[in-house]
Amino acid sequence: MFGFRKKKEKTASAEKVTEVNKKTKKSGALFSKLRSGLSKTGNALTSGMTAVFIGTKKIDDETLEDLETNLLIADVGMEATQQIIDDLMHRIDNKELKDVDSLINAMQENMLKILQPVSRPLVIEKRPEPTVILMIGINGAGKTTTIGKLAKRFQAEGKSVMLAAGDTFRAAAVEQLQVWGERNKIPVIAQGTGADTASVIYDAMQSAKANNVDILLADTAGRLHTQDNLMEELKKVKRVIQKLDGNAPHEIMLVIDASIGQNALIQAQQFNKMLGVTGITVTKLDGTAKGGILFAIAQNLDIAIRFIGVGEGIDDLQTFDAKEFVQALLTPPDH
Ligand SMILES: Nc1nc2c(ncn2[C@@H]2O[C@H](COP(=O)(O)OP(=O)(O)O)[C@@H](O)[C@H]2O)c(=O)[nH]1
Ligand SMILES: [Mg+2]
Repeated sequence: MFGFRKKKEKTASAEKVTEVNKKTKKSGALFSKLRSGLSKTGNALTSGMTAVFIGTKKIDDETLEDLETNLLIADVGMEATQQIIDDLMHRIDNKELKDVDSLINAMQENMLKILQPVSRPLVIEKRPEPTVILMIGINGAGKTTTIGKLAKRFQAEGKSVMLAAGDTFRAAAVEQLQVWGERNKIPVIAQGTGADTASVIYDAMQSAKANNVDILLADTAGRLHTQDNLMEELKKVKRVIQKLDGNAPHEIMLVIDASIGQNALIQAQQFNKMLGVTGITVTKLDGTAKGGILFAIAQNLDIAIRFIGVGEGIDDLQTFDAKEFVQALLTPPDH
């Protein structure tokens, strides 16, 4: 089935994909980090896109069916996939898609159209009171890791930062944050394990205000006895924060693990319904073939995607940029 001739054609198509991307792609370490991080998702999409041309002269229904499958495998989701495929079908009818280049360009346009509206970076305004960022999400999503990455980033921007050790549920969590804070000279407000999260964050807000801190990052627990329990706890946290500052929290940042695929969308919908999420960080985009989840989120929820996590290291957090993301997705690895 995969004879020599076909293999050759596949390589030629892969080169075309790269060529198109070279024209527009940003160079530099950040881009290559993002691209290599996304290589598994990218693989699913780009190799799928290249594969659909094997033995095909013209772009037809079969091409689109294969493409559709690849989008679904990457967890782009039904609705976003349908939107992309419908547009491509329309373009085929209009005889606009004549070759690989035009298909890839059309794909890029479609993907951007979906992601652009949620590509809204977090802006920290100058305020008389500390900016409060409340981090929420299920256990293991990457909240504490992301807090560390954000703290370093804000510090590098010349802002003063404080952390609230609001995950009082796990014994090691508080200590972990304290040790990290000490090492990085970032103050951490904590009470003992089992303390009330809302009370820890209340304390931290007062301390942040007294010390003229610019940004308070508040950690929370991700696992309680039941999902209802977790939501009630977080609602209480939000109420208590608002008692001290009616404008806070200035950001309710949901942290989502990309590798859980479509479940991430359900989680985002639940958290949003209960708490009103204002920003999303999608973690673990390195090492997953399910980076398409961003499209599903964009298509179903009008919530800004602020950052993406592409590794466990302190610098492995990037401001989400729709254009850069799509380019990284459609650039095959090893190029
Ligand atoms: N590969 C990868 N691992 C991550 C990323 N973000 C977090 N992690 C890892 O995910 C695990 C859980 O993270 P943690 O911050 O403790 O999650 P939390 O329970 O939400 O606070 C840790 O092992 C982190 O190193 C990411 O962007 N990429
Ligand atoms: Mg944690």
